[in-house]
Amino acid sequence: SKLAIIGVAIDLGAGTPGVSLGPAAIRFAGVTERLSNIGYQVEDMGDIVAIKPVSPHTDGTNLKNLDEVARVNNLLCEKVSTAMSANLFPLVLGGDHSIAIGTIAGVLQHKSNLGVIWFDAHGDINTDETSPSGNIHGMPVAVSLGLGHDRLTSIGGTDKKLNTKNIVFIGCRDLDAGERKILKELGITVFTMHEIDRLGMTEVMTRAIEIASNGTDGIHVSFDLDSMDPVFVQGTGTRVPGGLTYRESHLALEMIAQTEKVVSAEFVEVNPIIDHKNETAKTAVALIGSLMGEWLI
Ligand code: DIR
Ligand code: MN
Ligand code: MN
Ligand code: MN
Repeated sequence: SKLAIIGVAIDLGAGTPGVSLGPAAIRFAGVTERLSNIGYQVEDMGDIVAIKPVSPHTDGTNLKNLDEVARVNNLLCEKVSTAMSANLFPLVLGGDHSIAIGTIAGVLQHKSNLGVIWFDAHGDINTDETSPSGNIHGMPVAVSLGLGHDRLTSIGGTDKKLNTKNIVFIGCRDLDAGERKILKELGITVFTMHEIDRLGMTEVMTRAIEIASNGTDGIHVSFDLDSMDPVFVQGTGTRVPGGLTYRESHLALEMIAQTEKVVSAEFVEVNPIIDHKNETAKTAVALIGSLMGEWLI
């Protein structure tokens, strides 16, 4: 089968610079070879490159770099949609997590009832009103639900959004007060580290897959490397202790692969600048192998 690699060299949605080099780091760690070896025909569609503005243009809001984040995500939406029109599986490499806005908007052009499994230490469901940081990488889930600034929610069309009942979070352990409130109000399922400890990853993923599958026409996997424990991922900007182990992460992605319902994926927040010997990008490549069915072969 055919797969498109789409890099997004952007760090303007994050507080720490450096994840703009994530796509280069993941390519250097051998992502194309890894996927070719398991039978994919890989087309590298290159990178969308963000240009750092002289001053973080906020358009009168608290949204840092709003102009450029919006521009990049509009382009990404189109590129993902183009790949899917050509029957290519879009594998998006970040970049900061703000790029999920464009990825999901692009996938929604083709799959209107999309399920999402979101791996993250964080909730990424702030809006311009609740965000304590103004960093847009903390907002993509809200935007994909139609919540937040219209410069962001309009990307891909305000009518093409996710359904709260088909979104599930895995690995959360750092939720802002405003995020807890939104998650509760919307009734979104969150498997925090507590549930993973208590139930085990197998049971958590069985439930998560059911939520993302029920009534949907495909599953999008959004994997923030900071969902993993910092001992495995030094090269990511917002590390939080007590995360997923190396094997828990792989087990989760292997179980998702087994469903054969995955239609798109993104791996984000790889920061080679603060890493040791590109280990976080290497981990990302191994995780991509698991999600794309490497262990099944
Ligand atoms: C925090 C951090 N909740 C924010 N979010 C991060 O800025 O909204 N997400 N780091 O990955
Ligand atoms: Mn995130
Ligand atoms: Mn995160
Ligand atoms: Mn693997």
